Amino acid sequence: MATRQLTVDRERSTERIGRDVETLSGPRYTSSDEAIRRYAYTPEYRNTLDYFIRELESLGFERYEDPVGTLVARNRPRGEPVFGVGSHCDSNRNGGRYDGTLGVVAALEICRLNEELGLGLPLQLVSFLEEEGSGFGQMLLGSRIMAGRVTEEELREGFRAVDDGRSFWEHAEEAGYDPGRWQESARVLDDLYGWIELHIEQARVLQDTQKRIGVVDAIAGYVHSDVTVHGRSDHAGATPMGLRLDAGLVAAECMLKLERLAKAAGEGTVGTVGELALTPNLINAVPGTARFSLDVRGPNEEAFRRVTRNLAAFAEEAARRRGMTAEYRERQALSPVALSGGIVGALQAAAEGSGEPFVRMHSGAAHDTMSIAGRVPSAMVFVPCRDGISHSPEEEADPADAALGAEIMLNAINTLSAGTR
Ligand code: HGY
Ligand code: MN
Ligand code: MN
Repeated sequence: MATRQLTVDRERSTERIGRDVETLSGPRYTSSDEAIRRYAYTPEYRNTLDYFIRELESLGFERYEDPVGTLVARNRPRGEPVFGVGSHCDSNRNGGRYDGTLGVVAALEICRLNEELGLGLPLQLVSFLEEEGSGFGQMLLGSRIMAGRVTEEELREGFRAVDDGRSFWEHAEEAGYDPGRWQESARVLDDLYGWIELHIEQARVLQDTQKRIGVVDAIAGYVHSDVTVHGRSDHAGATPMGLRLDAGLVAAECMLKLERLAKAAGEGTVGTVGELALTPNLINAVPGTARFSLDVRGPNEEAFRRVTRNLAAFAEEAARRRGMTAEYRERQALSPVALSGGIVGALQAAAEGSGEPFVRMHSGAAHDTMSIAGRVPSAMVFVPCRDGISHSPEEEADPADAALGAEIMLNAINTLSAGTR
């Protein structure tokens, strides 16, 4: 039997969502004057979690943090089936107000609406630790821990803080968590019969096609890795060009090669060198070492892994030709994810019921939903962001679109929860 279409007071939801985002853009919630910058185990991140905790506790939710700091809040006792909503509220180091945070705020708004409308939906809100990887260089870290896609050795030793080089384990303990119980994080997913994450699109398909909502049915996979080129640091003035082992030149050749490989691969494959570190990084010294990151993604795993393999081989050869060496090291990789047809179908029906323009689409950006979709039927909802700008303080989105997204998610969850109340 079709459940009735719920309509919410979108004005009120828009106002509350706008207020939440505005508050979380204030100085207590970011360590940067120019951008939103907050990540695991920092005071600004703690303040952000505490903001959501106060709001959720005022709704009567029971909340806890998993052994490493992912926030979980539920309106049913543990062990009872619940539907999951949420995203992440940490940010890119040069972040905007909306990436991740808008999804947690929309999830909070769904929790409010559920109470106000007396729907009695069983809900669990999750805000994942370290989605951006700003603290330890490891994207989707909290949800990968929850999915068991890390090793204890990586948590104890391999994953090091960008700021001080100390281990994830040390930082988690210092922040009062119990990383020794990291495998218990998986239990957060035990009671979930579905999951939906709202997120800004971070591209411009919705804007260019005048749609307000994207119903996301697949997420591109990625490989994150580093190449380190070993040359020799020399005097920039006294060293003839023919005697140099300039590691920076090999990095430069690789960056252009990556562009050619990604373009040639097609099928939506993309490649980016986002980090480049020259040592000693001085105006009057030939770079002896160059370390650069690789972010290679796409919906076709064979295509983006081939690009990565070919770039690694090219780097070694380009270095050898110049009398240097280069080493390639993978940080992490996730396969592309097809999302749940049942959840996508319920979202599509709810979007149709809203009467607002929407489109089915894939995500080129990575999201925590990738980590949990293997265990919980999952899907995502996108809202537009201006000109697709993200990972930038210029990021802009409209709380009214998020209010519409919350209404659509509420309808989908209501349909998917028939028989649970
Ligand atoms: O980079 C990503 O895909 C995500 O925004 N962290
Ligand atoms: Mn995000
Ligand atoms: Mn992001």
